[in-house]
Amino acid sequence: MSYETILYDKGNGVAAITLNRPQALNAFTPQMNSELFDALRVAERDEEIRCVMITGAGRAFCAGQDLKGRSREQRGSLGQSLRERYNPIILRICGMEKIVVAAVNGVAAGAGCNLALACDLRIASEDARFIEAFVRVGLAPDCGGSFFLPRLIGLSKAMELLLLGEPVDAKEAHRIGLVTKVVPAKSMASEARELAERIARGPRSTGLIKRAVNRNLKVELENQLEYEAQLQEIAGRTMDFDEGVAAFLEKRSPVFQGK
Ligand code: T3D
Repeated sequence: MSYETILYDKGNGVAAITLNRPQALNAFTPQMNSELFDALRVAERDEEIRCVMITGAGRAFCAGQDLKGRSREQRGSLGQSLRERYNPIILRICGMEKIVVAAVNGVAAGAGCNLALACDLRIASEDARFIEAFVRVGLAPDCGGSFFLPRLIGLSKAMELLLLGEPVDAKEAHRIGLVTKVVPAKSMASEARELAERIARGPRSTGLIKRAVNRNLKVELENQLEYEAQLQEIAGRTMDFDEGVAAFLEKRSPVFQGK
């Protein structure tokens, strides 16, 4: 497999996918969306693979959409971007019978945070942070964040995270049930692999368990992803989003107008 923005390797029944744009905290470009989608497809079809692990290179898991590389015009329709680039990834993760583990090695923000939430299990390094960063740049949650977060941690806490956009550190993430386990940064890679290999050694029924749990969620998830795309289309056309992106690029706090 030859990719430019991700790494793919397999062994002991595990396909390890590493988001590999560390200079941009593994933020998503269209190429990275497309390569991640392809790697998931390859892993799903590979009979030797029983478990898929997604992690990030360097100090981050994933900082969401790359906010740097595109002008206002190039941003285009955010609804379309979600439908074409992001939602297929989320649906593939949830729809495949193989278990997908997020090894959250560092900061996970925006679409990066919600990518982790879409996985079946999350293991976090002690210096991981989860940030529903959308509100900070004038956006609404996408990639299923409005679907998974309330189900994982309850409505009240989900609202808090989404509306305030404050970082949740690994210890707090464990306390509120967002992650299975927190491990020291230095042993993150080995602990995550151990968990993935344990699942890969498990019975066929692990996939059936995933199917059972997700059965009633499929249609609801598809509908919610589409609804998020519609809302993001609106948010992406606001002056607040322009200001949010400008403020991020200029490394200052945004001044929103509510417009
Ligand atoms: O098409 C669509 O747009 C639809 C999809 C939208 C989904 C989304 O994901 S929207 C949300 C996008 N993500 C964010 O808003 C997060 C932006 N990043 C941050 O808030 C912070 O960088 C972090 C909290 C993630 C990390 O903070 P910190 O202090 O640890 O690191 P830093 O200094 O902010 O970042 C380090 C570098 O990574 C820096 O570059 P520099 O100054 O060293 O050249 C920074 O600009 C870059 N970086 C971080 N996040 C992104 C990024 N570059 C591009 N895009 C990013 N998202």
